[in-house]
Amino acid sequence: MRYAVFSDIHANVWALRAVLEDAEKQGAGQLVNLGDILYGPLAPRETYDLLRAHDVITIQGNQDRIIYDATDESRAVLPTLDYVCRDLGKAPINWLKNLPKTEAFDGMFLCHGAPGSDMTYLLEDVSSGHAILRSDAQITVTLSDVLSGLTLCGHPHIPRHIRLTDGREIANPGSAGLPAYSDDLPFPHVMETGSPHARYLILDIQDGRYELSFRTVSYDWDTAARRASHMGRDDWASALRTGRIR
Ligand SMILES: [Mn+2]
Repeated sequence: MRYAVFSDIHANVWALRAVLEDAEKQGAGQLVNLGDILYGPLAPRETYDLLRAHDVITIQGNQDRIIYDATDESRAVLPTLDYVCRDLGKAPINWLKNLPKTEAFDGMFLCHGAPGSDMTYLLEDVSSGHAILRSDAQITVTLSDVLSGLTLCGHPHIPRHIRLTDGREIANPGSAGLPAYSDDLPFPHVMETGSPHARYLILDIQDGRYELSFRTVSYDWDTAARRASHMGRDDWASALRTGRIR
């Protein structure tokens, strides 16, 4: 089976469309989505409609949770959250709420952040303000309850493929829809891929071995950035055009 694995679409329907087209060209037979799907000042409802038109194994992420947990109070202080909720309507929000937080199949384990937390960076230490790869021992402890040979995670938007000394592997496809961002938690930090391309990965499993090909896909990022600016989010527009935080 050839899988196409993507994550962190963040309502970027233009990037998702390009990823789906590329995955089809690559002959992917099953799509896998690792969460943070519909939150962003872009096109939440169109992203939902496009995704639902495909057969996708999907888990939810932390920024999906803030959509279905939104209150009048949180929507009042976060205009982007308010826009996302209005654009989506009830059924898509209910769909998000019912998505699993983890999944396991074909010898693989899926989580958005880390096994017990959609907010934890499994592979990255950000206490310095930038993403530093965690130690083999630290990752091994975090994955102590996971028996799968391959763990697939999203969340930091940084593509990676790690092999632990015990032979287990971890892969993050990077972000389909948002190549850079900054966040204040758990420490103020920036994540930057340095290019505007959509990222995902092609995964083949053969004789118990994992063969990964990371894909870097061009798409119409100017249109996505214009939408972000139109929504009052020049920070997103800049990140979408450059893959950097200025
Ligand atoms: Mn994300």
